[in-house]
Amino acid sequence: HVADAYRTDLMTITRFVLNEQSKHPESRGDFTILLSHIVLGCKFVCSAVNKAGLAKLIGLAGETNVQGEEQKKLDVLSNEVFVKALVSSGRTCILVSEEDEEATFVEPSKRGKYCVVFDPLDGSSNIDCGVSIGTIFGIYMIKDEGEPTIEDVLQPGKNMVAAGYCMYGSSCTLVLSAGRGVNGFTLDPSLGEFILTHPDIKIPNKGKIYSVNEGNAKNWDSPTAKYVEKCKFPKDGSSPKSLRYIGSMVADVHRTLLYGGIFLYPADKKSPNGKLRVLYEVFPMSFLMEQAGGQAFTGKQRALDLVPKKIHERSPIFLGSYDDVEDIKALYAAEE
Ligand code: AHM
Ligand code: MG
Repeated sequence: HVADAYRTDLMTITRFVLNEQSKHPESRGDFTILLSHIVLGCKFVCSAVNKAGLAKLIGLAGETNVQGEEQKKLDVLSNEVFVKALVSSGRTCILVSEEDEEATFVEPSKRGKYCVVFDPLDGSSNIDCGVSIGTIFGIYMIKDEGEPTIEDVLQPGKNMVAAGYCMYGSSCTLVLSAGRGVNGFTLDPSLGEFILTHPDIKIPNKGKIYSVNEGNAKNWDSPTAKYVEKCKFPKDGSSPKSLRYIGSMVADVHRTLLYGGIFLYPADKKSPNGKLRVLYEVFPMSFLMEQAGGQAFTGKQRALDLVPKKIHERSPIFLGSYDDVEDIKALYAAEE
């Protein structure tokens, strides 16, 4: 049992990644250093989120709550922390954040070979009521030695070298894949360390839960409508699926990963490309799903094959258990 095995022999995320890297003699520890800066950002956001309800009273980290002075919004603050941590790691060259219109090109003296795409605090509509929110990130390697260009981040998701998310929920959980399976770590607040609690996560092949904003149903395309109808009124004798929808992608995807099932943010008549962003929402989650044995589909193709043209591009997404995603793929194929 994991808990027993690691009770005295703590497998921290740093130790875990160092172990992985040591299998690659060419590795110089750059990835480990980059990751430790991402982890720092996550710990900061976790602590800020935990204090969010008290923010008006005590102020958030580093901010004095001078009367009349506006507190920095949690998502703005989180973004600043991530950008500064990533730049100071000395291992990044381009950053794309949901919070910033333009990509950040790191100055030459601090440049490294990684490009990081991230949503520092996703699910912001859930902040004020204390519901789970999260950080999502994906990591690319710069294409060649030359001057970094925006093309370096406009690569298909399958080129990512790593992806993950951190969920600020009842506990703080970081889920990571560097392309060799998926592992989950839980923050031990007394140690300030992420400890391996969910080794080698595999998503069940089929699940009993579907997760979608059904309030958009009036505008759905027909495969999505048919699929959800099938979840509720299955015709093959199976039981109907349960609906769970938090409205925080990290929390909805985390549950899908652990329990199985499907998460959908489809296209609709009002938003023909859905809502979620390709680079720092769709790709990292699709990467994790595939690494855990599931699938991710856009309604047209394998999500990780998509080649984004713009950094804030959106795409419909259906991801989760292998067999459940097969069903939606079949409905789209039947339309053609
Ligand atoms: P945000 O980046 O503005 O927080 O929006 C992203 C969030 C996702 O976490 C979630 O899956 C989705 O928006 C929910 O959208 P909706 O409220 O349309 O169901
Ligand atoms: Mg977002």
